[in-house]
Amino acid sequence: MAQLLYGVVCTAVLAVLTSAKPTGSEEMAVELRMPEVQPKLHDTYLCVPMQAGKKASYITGFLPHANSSTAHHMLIYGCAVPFKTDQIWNCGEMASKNSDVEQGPVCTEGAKILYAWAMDATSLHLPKDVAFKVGGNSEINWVVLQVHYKDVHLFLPPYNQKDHSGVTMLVTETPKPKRAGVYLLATDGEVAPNAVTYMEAACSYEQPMTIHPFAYRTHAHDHGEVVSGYRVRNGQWTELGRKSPKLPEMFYNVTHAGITILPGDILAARCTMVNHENRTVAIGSTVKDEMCNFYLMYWVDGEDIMDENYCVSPGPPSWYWSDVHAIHAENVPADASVVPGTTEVIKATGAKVVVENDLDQVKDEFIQLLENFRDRVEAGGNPEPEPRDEEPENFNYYHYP
Ligand code: IYT
Ligand code: CU
Ligand code: CU
Repeated sequence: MAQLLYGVVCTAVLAVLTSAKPTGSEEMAVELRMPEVQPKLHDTYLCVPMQAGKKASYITGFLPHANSSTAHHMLIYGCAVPFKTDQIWNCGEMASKNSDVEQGPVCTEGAKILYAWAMDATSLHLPKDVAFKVGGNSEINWVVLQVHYKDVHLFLPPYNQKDHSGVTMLVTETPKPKRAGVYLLATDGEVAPNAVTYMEAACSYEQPMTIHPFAYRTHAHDHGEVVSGYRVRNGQWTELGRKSPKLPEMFYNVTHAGITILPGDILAARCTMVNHENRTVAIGSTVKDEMCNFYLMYWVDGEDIMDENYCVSPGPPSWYWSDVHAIHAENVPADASVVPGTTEVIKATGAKVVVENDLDQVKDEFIQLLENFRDRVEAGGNPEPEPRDEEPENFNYYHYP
């Protein structure tokens, strides 16, 4: 590890990532922290932006500074365009509206998660020679820190403390030979009342370069029991990662170190949702809604990361893995719906109907669906459930643009 130049720190809201000039190949410690904030409500989400330079820089690691009794999670996002560039804002998925700062999404364009801290997470050092490229021509023009404050009593009288939780990023301007990326598998759809539902997503990978996944992160809301991700090669399923989303939602090492994704492979993810409630729970952006997310952090040799950042399926009740012939759903590992450390298979209840559809029509609908998903999530609102056709549809997996 190159020598760190401590003392070159930027805590101001308007800080520029590379404003601390590196000399030669040295790695800098760049701090992105809350500017002494006093959130007043539990479950406040605050965001602070930092501009990446005109010249590209390379992030090789993240060191968290947060106290788990105050902060529930911290995320570092890369944005093409953040919601605000000159001040903090309220960027809650489960946003409490009555706050003294403006409310909006993290990014208004091009969001990517680069780092996640929760509870007992430690620092993340990317593998040797691997870095996230930001600034320059990277499409990440801003880096945004999000902090979820779960307990704010220290910021209220009589304590009146201020918070500057955040992350130190290890940054260099020396290009790294391997570039990191994050790919998200997610679903739309809904969870039936009083039932166990599998929310499943799958996409084929067709680009020429080899993908080297090294970490994964799961995310769901209250109904998620286990989220699992797989590589399917010639009908053979290999686990990428499997976790209870109730555990700290940080990046964990993939199940098999050194696993690769080659053109022709399929990436697949499943969230096993248990709903004891008497209501249908749809995918959406508030705490009352659900989410089904499997993030895959990977590196590639050279500059070209994956073209796609998302794989979003329509989800239940209209789409399941078994709708994709090439996925060989009969080979799904028996423990795909087993919470690690337990032995019980959480079986899905309910039946599904499969209807054959015209593939082109299905593609158009799929693209539309992805756009709606993005719009809805980026708008940050509590969406109306998507109107559904009378007949569930059979989607084939494929790359969406
Ligand atoms: C509806 C849904 O699943 N939202 C997720 C995934 C998502 C992440 C990003 C959607 C979009 C994004 O730009 I980055 I559009 C979601 O919001 N997940 C939360 C974070 O807010 C990212 C999570 O903790 O994973
Ligand atoms: Cu949180
Ligand atoms: Cu969520």
